[in-house]
Amino acid sequence: MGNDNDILHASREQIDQIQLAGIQKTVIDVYEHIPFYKKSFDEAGFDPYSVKSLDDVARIPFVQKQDLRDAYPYGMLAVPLKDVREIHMSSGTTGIATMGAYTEHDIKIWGECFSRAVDYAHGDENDVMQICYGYGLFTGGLGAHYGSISAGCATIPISAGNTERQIRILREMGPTILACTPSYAMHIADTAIEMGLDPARDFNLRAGIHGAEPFSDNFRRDLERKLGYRVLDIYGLTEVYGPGIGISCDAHDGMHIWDDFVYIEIVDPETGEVLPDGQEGELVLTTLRKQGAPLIRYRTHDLTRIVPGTCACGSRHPRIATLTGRTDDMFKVKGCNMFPAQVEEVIKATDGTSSEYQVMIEAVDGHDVLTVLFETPLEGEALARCEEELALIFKAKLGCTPEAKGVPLGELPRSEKKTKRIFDSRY
Ligand code: DLL
Repeated sequence: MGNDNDILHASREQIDQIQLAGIQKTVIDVYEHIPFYKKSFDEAGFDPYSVKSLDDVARIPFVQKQDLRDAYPYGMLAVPLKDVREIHMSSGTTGIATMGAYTEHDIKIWGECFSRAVDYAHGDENDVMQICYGYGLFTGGLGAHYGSISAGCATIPISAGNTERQIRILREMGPTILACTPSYAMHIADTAIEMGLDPARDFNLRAGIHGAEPFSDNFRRDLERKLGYRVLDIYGLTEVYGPGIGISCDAHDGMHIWDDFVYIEIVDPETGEVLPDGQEGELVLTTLRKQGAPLIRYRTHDLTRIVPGTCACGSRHPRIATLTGRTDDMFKVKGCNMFPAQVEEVIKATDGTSSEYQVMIEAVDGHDVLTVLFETPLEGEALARCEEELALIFKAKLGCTPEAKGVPLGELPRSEKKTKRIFDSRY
């Protein structure tokens, strides 16, 4: 099959064969090379040499994010370190690093994944792609980079930040594709408008490849209107290559997943039971060709469903619906992953705060607004200084600046059960 064009048009039976072969090889590979899998399979009584059909996949034990953390840094490598060419980590990693390790072959496949996404954006060698996903360990930058190169686009690896410079390049070099988080695309658009520009007219953009965080249909339409281009939603995670294992299409009805590279399942988050197409649950991923750090039945914590039926765009690749949330308490703002424990650390590191807090994330006029409410005995100027300090520490530790707001002691609600402290109204 080899030829990408063949894969894109392969029959269900051919894809089943590719998936089965990928799973059979990968389970043996990880069992023989990664002690974690040997122990996990043995304890579950799962014989990696016994996989005869895709129905057998449901017998394989899951891998949890904590397993990866326990194995940090190199415990999940299936190859010797000398064969690893690149290492990435998830964004906002203070103390909670999740690593991605890639061989030369993995980097090639990763580029191919993202390049298919470029194809869905109708991009090719006639396009110029401005990449303002961060490059520094975050997988966004280099994933888009390899995809852009592999699709034959002229690539501008500007990385994130320095918005006025981004805007200058957008005007002077006329890139046709913008690759960055949706919130940064909106920030670029609004900054350009504040500068007196009309980005839909003054830029030359045709398509935006935006992902790494959730955004609504309204947000997408707003972006499309401001920047005068089409927006596609791209999915991925550090543990499984990075950006580009799937992308939406012109139909905007879910994200197509490259099922010859990853095997997808939706499971009940409580029981782990595999759910039928159309039913919402937790996305579980198995890599079919990854060498560096392959993953078997990885619990992503992302909540979605498989969209039944064939897409209006005609692609045969299965779709997952826009993510509706997560099963764990991780939240993501402006491309930065955060956990409540990290917010607690920030509160603790700020003088004048007590331990109670609340985090509110809202979409206001198309922008993610992050507010941290914390209890404090301070008032007046001392309170203002404390709020400023908390925002600075938050930015330094977690990568983005919140609105910090001190409230009197005892004001925030407590509960006898687990108190809910993160309120995300964007989903
Ligand atoms: O965010 C990889 C990426 C980079 C994807 C650029 C797309 C574009 P992590 O930092 O490891 O990797 O975060 C992965 O981000 O499990 C989801 O919860 C969330 N996420 C990723 N893409 C989307 C999306 C990158 N399109 C975690 N919509 C995932 C909603 C997304 N959430």
